[in-house]
Amino acid sequence: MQATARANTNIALIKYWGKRDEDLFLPMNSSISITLDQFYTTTTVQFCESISADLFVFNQQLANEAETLKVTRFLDIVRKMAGKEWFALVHSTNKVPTAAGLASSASGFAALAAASAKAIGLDLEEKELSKLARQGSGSASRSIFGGFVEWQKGTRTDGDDSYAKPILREQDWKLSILSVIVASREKKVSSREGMRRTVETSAFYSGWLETVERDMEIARAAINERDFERLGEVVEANALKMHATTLGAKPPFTYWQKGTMEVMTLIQSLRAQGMAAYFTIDAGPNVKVLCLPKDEQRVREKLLMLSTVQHVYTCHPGSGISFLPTSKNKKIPYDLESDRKDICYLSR
Ligand code: FM0
Repeated sequence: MQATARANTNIALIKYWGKRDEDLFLPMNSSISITLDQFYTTTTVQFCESISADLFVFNQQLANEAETLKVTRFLDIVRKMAGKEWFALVHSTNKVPTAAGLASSASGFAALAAASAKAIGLDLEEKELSKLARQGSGSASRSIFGGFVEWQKGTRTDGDDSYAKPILREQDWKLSILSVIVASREKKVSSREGMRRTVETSAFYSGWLETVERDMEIARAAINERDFERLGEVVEANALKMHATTLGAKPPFTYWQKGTMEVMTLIQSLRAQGMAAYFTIDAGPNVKVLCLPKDEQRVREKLLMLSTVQHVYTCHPGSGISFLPTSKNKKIPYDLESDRKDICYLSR
């Protein structure tokens, strides 16, 4: 009744931007990502008949009500699939530097999906795990797999054909992904809110939808042919298009800050000097730079010369989910057990 799983985070090359069904996390468009090797979440789920509510311990601390509710909502899906009503103790640890600004919802829900399904006795193949993880966070559907991954949007209303599948394994094309952390103020618009506002109000959203399928085809072909420049060009253009939609929203917004613009300008000027490097940006100010391993040190040095750049983490394609032995100290800690009656929000 317990299992531990680990999932790496991923970065989108062709972005998931907009939902056609918010409850089932069904996307308006398909997307492509690379699973990274550096940042991951490890989660242990233990279903217990002796507890009367879910307990969620995140990075060694009891999570707050909102975070616990997200886990409970997700576990409700798993409980329904298994026909069980047990509550669970969930221990999650993020190995994502706090300053990294990398979305941890992808690795978080992929690890939770894998660990909870196994712990409750569901024997799910990866495709099913991907569909399950998707219902926690869309991008989590892609973190089930390693390497280069495609999430096909599907057309069904029940989401049964909306899941990720691998394009190329991590060992089959070693690219470098530099995760560039820039000085920034706090993020104001979450990716969830940003995509919702854009779908509902942006005059440019239809342009996004008209061209994203073509971007998918180009990226898929470039990955299969290991054509780095072709991939880089479509990745950068796709990110710019996604961010253009936010400027047409009501009210308009942008994720870009001063450091974001400086990194973009630097990468474009390096390219003008003959270096193959391309950027992409998710729903925040930080930038990810794609280059070939032979250039990663030089690109890194150039990035670190910008005063707005705080850190550069060097990543490569990483693996999909893995299951680990559950360590003994993941039992319900005594203090949580005894304090449980005082934590009113945990009771249902
Ligand atoms: O990852 O509302 O998965 O394809 O990172 O939880 O389904 O956090 F740039 C934006 C990720 C969106 C692109 O959204 O949203 C991508 C983004 P949820 P996510």
